[in-house]
Amino acid sequence: MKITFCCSNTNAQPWLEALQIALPEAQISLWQENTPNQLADYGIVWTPPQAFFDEQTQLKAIFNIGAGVDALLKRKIPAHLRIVRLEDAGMAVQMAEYVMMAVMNFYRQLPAMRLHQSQEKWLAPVIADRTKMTVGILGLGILGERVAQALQHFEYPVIGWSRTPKYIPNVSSFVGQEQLPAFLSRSKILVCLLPLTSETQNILNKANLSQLPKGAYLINAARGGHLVEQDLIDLLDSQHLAGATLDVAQQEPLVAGHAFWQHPQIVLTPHNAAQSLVGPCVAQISTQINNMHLGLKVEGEVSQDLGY
Ligand code: NDP
Ligand code: OXD
Repeated sequence: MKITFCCSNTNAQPWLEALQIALPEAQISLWQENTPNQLADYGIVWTPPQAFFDEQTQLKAIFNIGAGVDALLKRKIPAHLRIVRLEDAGMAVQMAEYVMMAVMNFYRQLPAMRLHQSQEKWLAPVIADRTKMTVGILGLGILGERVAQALQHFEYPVIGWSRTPKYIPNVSSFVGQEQLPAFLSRSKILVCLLPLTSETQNILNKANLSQLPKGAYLINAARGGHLVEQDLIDLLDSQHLAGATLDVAQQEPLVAGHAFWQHPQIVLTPHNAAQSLVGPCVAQISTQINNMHLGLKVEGEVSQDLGY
């Protein structure tokens, strides 16, 4: 089988080496723009240019080396082409860790304690009642469910919102637009782990975020396109929201002078909440390629209609 690797902003060498070890029979090559490339059966991709699809007309499937496919689906992709994304592949535990870091930073008031430290004050902030610190997770998929488990370990009440109902022990499931207001009104901490689709774009807007209880905290570790950035600034300035941890932005890297850089109530990280690690990702992709090649069931297939 022939495999072509076309991943932007990625150091290709370790991936190519690991793939060749995992798939010793395969002819694996690095796709290059403005050069004739071998026509491959399978593509391994991350935000490939349109020229990749225009040239690679023999592809049976593409394997995305990330969980989110929003950038990929902006390309013109033949309807018949199968698209497979990563499911967990080592990202879920990282995401759970990231969300816990943000939740604990807010709940245990680390910024206030750092301030007291700088003032040489031995002063304990008042910690709110944990049972009132409900964490609402937008998107109860592979990552959202793992985050819910981590939160439950520390006995935070957890609720979740998704397109279809979920049955996770002790996690109340809210479904669809109709139940969004009830979900938001209970979420003292809101975590966004949705895919970016036409239905979820700008979902973190003033109308929705205003429905959170006063003093709520936002964690967006999904995509910058979920958040209307000025609406967040306005809600922080009016003190409806207490703060936010953001791993993603509308434009990445965040532009110079953007209000998020210096905002005292925003913790900003450079889209590294959960990284695609070569070992677990190659293990998963090589298994799926072999399964597809043998006509077996493949996990992680994306619906071009749903957009995730
Ligand atoms: P999944 O596809 O497993 O889960 C997505 C969840 O969102 C599902 O529960 C789904 O509902 C729900 N959902 C989708 N559309 C809607 C909608 N219109 N209304 C309500 N719920 C909806 O994805 P993952 O958990 O694997 O990943 C989630 C996202 O996290 C990725 O798409 C990516 O954007 C982001 N991500 C960010 C990373 C980072 O480092 N910052 C790293 C990896 C991923 P249902 O289950 O009913 O279909
Ligand atoms: C992903 C990401 O979608 O890294 O995997 O954001």
